[in-house]
Amino acid sequence: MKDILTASFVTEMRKTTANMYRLGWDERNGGNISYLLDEKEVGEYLDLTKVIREIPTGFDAKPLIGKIFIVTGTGKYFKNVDDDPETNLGIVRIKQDGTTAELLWGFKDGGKFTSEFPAHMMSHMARLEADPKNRVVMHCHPTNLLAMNYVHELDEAKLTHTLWEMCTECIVVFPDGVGVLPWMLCGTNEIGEATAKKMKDFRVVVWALHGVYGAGKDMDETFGLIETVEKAAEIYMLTAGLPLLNTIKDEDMVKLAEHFGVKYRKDFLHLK
Ligand code: 2HA
Ligand code: ZN
Repeated sequence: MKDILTASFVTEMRKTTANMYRLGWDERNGGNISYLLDEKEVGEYLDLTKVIREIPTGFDAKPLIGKIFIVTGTGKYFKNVDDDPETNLGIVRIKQDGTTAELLWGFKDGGKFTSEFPAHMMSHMARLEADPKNRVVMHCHPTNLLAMNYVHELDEAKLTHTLWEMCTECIVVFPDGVGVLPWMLCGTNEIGEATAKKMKDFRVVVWALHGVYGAGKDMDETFGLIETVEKAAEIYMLTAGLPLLNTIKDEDMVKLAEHFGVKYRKDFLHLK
């Protein structure tokens, strides 16, 4: 059996959490990541018949039965993952009942998965239906996007349009736009269900006055998605309140979307 600390999925989790911490998106225990793994690959590192303990999830995840995820732990700090992955991360498999997680590795101090596990698993279910290649769900508190929540209307079409205007590549990176949930209590099945519902149409979902969820087929793509949204929000915050002399026109956004062949939310543009 190979040493799990040499597995690329563990390295990716360590690097990504450290990166996000340094960008200021994950203060204290803020943020969480879940990453759907390939069973065969995990089997090179772990005996998949050995369950360390079972953890009830409190919700039904039948479509994910048998699927294995590496996930950040509840109350754990992104800044500490790299130094001690086995305490701050865990590898869990959804049991046959659909409502229990079988711990296969990690959470060494007796811990468990993120409090946002419902939102993560429900989002995986929704995204896998939309795109069978989806693997990663990521939540964090990016500074500028959060700041923007206080000064910009939280309407999906208006927020998406403003973000698209802030960097030329935005409409290409998130052509499906940005979904928005109103402020809701986090860590509940309700916010999980609401997030998953949005995830049917959007790969980026803003939790008003809290943070953002992103989903994608790998770590780079998902990180890059949130990074691009946050960059656009940063440009917005740097320019908000200043006289606006120039902007990217809707016709130019259409040219971009067509040139790069992406299916975009036409209804979020004001086309004649
Ligand atoms: O896990 O970010 O939304 C900490 C959070 C909760
Ligand atoms: Zn959060």
